[in-house]
Amino acid sequence: MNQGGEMRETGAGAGMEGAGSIFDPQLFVPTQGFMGCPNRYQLGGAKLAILGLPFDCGRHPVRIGARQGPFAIREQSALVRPYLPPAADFNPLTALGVVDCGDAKVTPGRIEPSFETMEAAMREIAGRGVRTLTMGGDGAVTLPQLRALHRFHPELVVLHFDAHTDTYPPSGQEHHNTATTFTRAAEEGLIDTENSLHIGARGPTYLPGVFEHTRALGYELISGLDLMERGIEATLAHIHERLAGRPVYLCWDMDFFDPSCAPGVCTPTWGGVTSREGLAILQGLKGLDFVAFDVNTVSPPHDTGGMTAFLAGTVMLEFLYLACHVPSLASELQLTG
Ligand SMILES: [Mn+2]
Repeated sequence: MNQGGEMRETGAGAGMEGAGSIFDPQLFVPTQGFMGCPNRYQLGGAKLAILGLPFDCGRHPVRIGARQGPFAIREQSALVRPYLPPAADFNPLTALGVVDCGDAKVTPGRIEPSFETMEAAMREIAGRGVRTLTMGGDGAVTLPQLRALHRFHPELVVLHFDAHTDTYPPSGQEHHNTATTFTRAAEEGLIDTENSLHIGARGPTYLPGVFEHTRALGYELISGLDLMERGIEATLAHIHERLAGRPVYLCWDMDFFDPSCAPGVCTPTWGGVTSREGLAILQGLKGLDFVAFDVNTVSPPHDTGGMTAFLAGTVMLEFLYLACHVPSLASELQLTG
């Protein structure tokens, strides 16, 4: 499934511009890149690179499958169109020079080595000043990304939309699982927890005191109920007030949506936002200084007709528009059709 090693030597990236290449865009259509964008390893002038992280911890008794997320999202991205009139009637892929770097070479079940590979792959991209947009994988893939980005953005804050805080108390024998990502991030000092927000937590939990544990680490938690009570507009205003001018890591677990919109996730939880509300929230984040985007937890074996992967691809399109409006980037870009 992972063709990364082979493509590095012989694939589109090396071959398209190389001597003897027969690639002619009038004759051939490169496959598999997100929304048809180039699948290559030369970042060139790219402002943003896409990276698949086909990893899950595999600890759940039955709902395993997020490792197949990047494959499904790329497949469904054929349904995603780049122009979004009237507000965003330009192509964000060309504006940002987006490249799809394929997948990090990971082996689900081998947690530590896979974390090291994901961190190193992220470092390769972020170390060149290029913003990242990753596709999980389960929620565990966020931790190695934060480890990589902490080097370049010591004041990094996380804006996390999820039905779960992923900030559970440590469970003893298991060091890493999807529920403790932000517990570990806080312990390792990777992010500015005092200015990081978790939004949308709802539904039943395994343990009591999960919300209190999240807040005790310094995070602000706006639960799913809080979000409903405050309303989307007031919540967005609050987010902008808290995060303006800070380097933001946007983490979007697909289970933030209600399972009626996004059934193909690892831990479906009723009572989430609709697709319309979720996309409106994303559009309302315009203007923040995003340094990285992370969409995770598409689980294709539990999906229905690819709808969750399609919605994740649409979330990624919204991420691209947000990248186009990052204050330090926007002036360099040409945002026209
Ligand atoms: Mn979740």
